[in-house]
Amino acid sequence: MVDEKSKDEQLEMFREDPEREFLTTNQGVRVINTDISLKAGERGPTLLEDFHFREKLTHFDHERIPERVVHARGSGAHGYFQVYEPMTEYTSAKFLQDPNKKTPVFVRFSTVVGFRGSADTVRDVRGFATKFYTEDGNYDLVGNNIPIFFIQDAIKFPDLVHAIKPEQDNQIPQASAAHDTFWDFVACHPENAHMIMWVLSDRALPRSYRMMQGFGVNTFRFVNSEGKGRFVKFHWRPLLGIHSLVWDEAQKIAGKDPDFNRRDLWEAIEMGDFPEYEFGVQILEEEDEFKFDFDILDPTKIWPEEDVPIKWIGKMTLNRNPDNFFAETEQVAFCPANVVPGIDFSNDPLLQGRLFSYLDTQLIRLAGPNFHEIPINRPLAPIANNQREGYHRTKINKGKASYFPNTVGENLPRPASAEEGGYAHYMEKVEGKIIRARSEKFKDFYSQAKLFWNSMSEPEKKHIIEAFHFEVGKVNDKNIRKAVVDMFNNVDGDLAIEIAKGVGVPAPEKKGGSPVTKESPNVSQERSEHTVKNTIKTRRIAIIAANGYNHNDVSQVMQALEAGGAKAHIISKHQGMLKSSSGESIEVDKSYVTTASVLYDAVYIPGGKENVETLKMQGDAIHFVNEAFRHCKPLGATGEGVELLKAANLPDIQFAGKESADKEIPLISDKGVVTAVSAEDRSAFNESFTTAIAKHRHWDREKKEQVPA
Ligand code: HDD
Repeated sequence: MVDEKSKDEQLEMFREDPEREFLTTNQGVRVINTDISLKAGERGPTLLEDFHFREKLTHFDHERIPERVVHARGSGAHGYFQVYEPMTEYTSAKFLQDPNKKTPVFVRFSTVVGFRGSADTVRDVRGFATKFYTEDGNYDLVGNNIPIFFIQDAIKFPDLVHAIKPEQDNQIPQASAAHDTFWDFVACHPENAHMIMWVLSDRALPRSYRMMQGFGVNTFRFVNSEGKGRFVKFHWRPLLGIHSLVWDEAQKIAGKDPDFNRRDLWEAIEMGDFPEYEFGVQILEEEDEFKFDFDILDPTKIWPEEDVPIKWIGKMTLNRNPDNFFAETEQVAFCPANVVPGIDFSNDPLLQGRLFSYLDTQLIRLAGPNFHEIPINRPLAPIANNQREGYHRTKINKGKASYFPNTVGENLPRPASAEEGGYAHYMEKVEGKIIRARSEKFKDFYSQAKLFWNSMSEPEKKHIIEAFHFEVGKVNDKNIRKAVVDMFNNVDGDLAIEIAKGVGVPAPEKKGGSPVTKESPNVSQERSEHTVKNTIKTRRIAIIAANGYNHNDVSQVMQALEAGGAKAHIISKHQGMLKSSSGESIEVDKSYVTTASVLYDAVYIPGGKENVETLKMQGDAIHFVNEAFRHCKPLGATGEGVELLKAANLPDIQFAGKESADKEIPLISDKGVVTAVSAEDRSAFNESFTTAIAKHRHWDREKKEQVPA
């Protein structure tokens, strides 16, 4: 019986508590000294017979394995999955039948392009790979946070990756698409157009792995126990909503805290804020395969949710951090070909190639064919077959025979029938000539790129244009820049004109564009019904303070934030204790040099005359406010705290307080800047500030470019 604890219990057999009394060699011999090598005389050469010295260094010399060729940088977490209702009608997969069953999972989130030590907040696709340890064996859903892909056929994958990785001669740039070879590749492959729109959108800058969607991307199949198959696409949506960073912020975080997303995931789980994602499927009857103006096997196309709604069928909760990064997160091996009965493939040509590539890469990355014995990769279902040798084999199979059929080993292990749980491949009827071609509909490169563009909110459109300016603006070759502009003229003429403005090449001579006028609001983060904007759960709020702060203000606001599930940090010039105007004290969590506004979701300034007089003299405090303002984050201030916001010269913002001798502005929330002065208004402040934080960003402020950041 597989349950929530099964994988943990299996891993327990391999865990070792390092607090042993004596240091030993790998042979278990106690070591007498590990600091000084064995020498011929105090000043003589080291002796070869110092086996401890040799073992220690040799192990160290071999401590690296090849990083993943893509998705090298990742973070993992354990958890479980639970289905809402039996999915018997659609699939025989056992983990999708019983709502009381908790199937253990291991998830690895990743960036794609950067090397293992690169920064988390680069503009990139994020990997979202889930291993379900089901009673039928391991099922891997190896997805991304973007529902489509760059290319239509796996044979192009090496070209794509070679183009986007750092350039061949100098290995520049790291973890970035903003360079000539990538945009050359884009301009040579119009099939990229749709994916590029997504990659240049806010989707590529997730605020947190806990706040991004996941997609299986390729078309798969559900097959029920009667052998009826249906096409499916898989989705994850985070219960915290979908939220992103802004580009300037993302770049700064890459320096201030390159581990931003990794730390966020780790800390959330440590604090019991378990990330949760609903699992959804789009299900398509086989007879509807040709109903759409796109080919359902084309991985550069979504199935718009308006046409094929998502059925939300279960929930995943991540509730445990790994014990050891290398053993678990690094050595975990995902493969889209790891399926269980009830889930099958489609002829999507990208998926077909993926089915080969992952196992192949594990063979070199994990050095041989026995990587399924590495604890994190072990299924909970028993393994029995005749594959018994090869590097790093740990299992000791008893008996003489390692072949089938046999008479010396009772003819076991034997193949199972479908009724006994044997995996029966879906009996799809296939016919055709052997040919290097794709169906005609694959050649429509621009309609869904336009659909995506049409669906964006105004701020999202602005961000995409700015992303083009950054990415294409970094391309040295003007011809490539021009080719990109011309390519996107096929998507939307106005977009092409806007791109051209920022990258130093002329706009297309003739304004072009796809005729598509349809929208699909759920592809927009802003407009999507999957975006939650009514909770402040797990958000981080910076409270900037100095000596003389108003203790009542701080404790009231902290209480309200914590009640909503947010976390507040006290930030000041120095670490240590601050004294309030009424004599209480509070500990500073971070100093200006150990943190920055970019690491928070919102900023609050409490009252206190001395407090604000001090803060007004601190460039760091003013910068904190300005930067948060420019990044459209909620700002809150009460009492004299409002004076700091005024000192930061935030343009066109109305603040609470005395506007003139006879006009008093009470509590006000103007573009996410929430202020209150009188004690009466302060009590309503918390709710107003919380609402502003839940909204995440206040884009109407973006036009205030005069504010420095
Ligand atoms: Fe891939 C890793 C997702 C296309 C070949 N891929 C990898 C990982 C994710 C994806 C999340 C990291 C898994 C982990 O955390 O260990 N890949 C995708 C998605 C794709 C996709 C959603 C498009 C639908 N990938 C794709 C193609 C190929 C590969 C077309 C090759 C033909 N991917 C690989 C790989 C990797 C990999 C080279 C590198 C390390 C690994 O597999 O284990 O085999």
